[in-house]
Amino acid sequence: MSAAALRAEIPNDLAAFWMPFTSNRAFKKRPRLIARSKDMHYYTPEGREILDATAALWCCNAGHNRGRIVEAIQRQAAELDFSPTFSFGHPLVFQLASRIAALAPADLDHVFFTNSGSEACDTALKIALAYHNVRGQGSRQRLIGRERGYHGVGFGGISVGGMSNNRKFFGSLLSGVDHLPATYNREHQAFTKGEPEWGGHLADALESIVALHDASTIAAVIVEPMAGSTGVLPAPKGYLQKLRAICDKHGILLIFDEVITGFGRLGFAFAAERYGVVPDMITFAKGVTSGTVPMGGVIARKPIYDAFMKGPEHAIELFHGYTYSGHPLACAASLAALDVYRDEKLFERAHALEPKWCDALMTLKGLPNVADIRCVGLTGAIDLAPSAAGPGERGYAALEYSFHEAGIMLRLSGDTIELTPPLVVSEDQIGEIVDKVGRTIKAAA
Ligand code: PXG
Repeated sequence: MSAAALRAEIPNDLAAFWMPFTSNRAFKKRPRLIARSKDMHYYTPEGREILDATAALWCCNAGHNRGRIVEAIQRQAAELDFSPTFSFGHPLVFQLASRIAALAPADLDHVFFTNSGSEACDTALKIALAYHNVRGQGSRQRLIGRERGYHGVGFGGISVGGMSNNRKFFGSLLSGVDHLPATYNREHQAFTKGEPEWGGHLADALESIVALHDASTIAAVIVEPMAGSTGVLPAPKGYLQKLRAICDKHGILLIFDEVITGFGRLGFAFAAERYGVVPDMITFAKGVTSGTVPMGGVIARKPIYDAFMKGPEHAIELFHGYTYSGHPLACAASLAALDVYRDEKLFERAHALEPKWCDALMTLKGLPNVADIRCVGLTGAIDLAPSAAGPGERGYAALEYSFHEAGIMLRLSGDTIELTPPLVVSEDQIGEIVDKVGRTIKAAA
């Protein structure tokens, strides 16, 4: 291999890159490097094959390096590299907004583009506040999130988020935020496939929050239909319907954060469809481009958009946006990804595979330290009991073994293994995932 190729392939100094959400020192002692990808696999710089059981942080729903998406990005880079969407427009961004609106339920038909899920969440919260403002209800300033929720890492997202490590280092955050209780309870829900029977009543906590603060001070509630980052916690049966009813009763906007659940992960274009609940806004990212180019966004119901379309026509209606909102490369990637999802019926495929996927995961029950297994759509989580060395140590051992020995990419959140394969996963590969995860659990015992 030439020196230049080697330099591109194998970084020889890992010091400069401050890795996000990573134990930097442990990684740099024994790196897990990825150089190439194709379909269901990653390849290390040495060419070792790694089965991707994570869709790369819940992103690459179509699998890796799919020809149609790669070509669309290449073509677009040669045609129009970048043009702004502030005061100008390029054709693809309008096409894409229409395509996404058509996938969303009911009158969720206006799309605001961002570059990430974090920006999408902050954008949705800002739109909620501004919406009440432009309608003369500026006292509605409170935002309600949920314990164990993850809405990215912006100040808005961590304020409504419910993961203590993501909050406690960063000051006082937004004021006027309250939280619903988490929906997970192992005693009542352990080893449930899909939505738990127990827990729908936890939505009633919103009534208590309204009673405390008064509806006239509350702008919006934001929840993930299935909390992904804290270990695959699907909404209990009836929970989201109840939240919708309480929000309607009190004029509060309901935001579904579908950054993970959007684009097929739960067997539908959006989880809102799976649950038959229409939120006022949906946030998305990740699967929108199948992870290939950064993009996120917010889909808003028509009355929200319409509320802003007042006043003189030359005036800007919403003072918000990102330089790269609707970047042409991301739009091209997304249009191609949506074509692949449609033509290969990948959302339907995820739906059809769910029972087999869940049955396969549940065979891991009884292995050492397995405290709970959850699954919904093509997602799964396995809670391992922490080792005597403290929380996260067994999880890290599992991460190391899985990558270096078992040849599989898993997502570890503390001592919880999260599984979210690309939606193109075959039944044989589901078997392979379960086998490799089983070996990993035994090795980390
Ligand atoms: N909302 C939700 C529901 C998410 O899952 C974000 C917002 C933020 O997206 P960006 O694009 O800003 O990262 C996310 C991100 C994990 C994991 O281990 C999950 C995410 C990110 C990193 C790790 O589950 N989700």
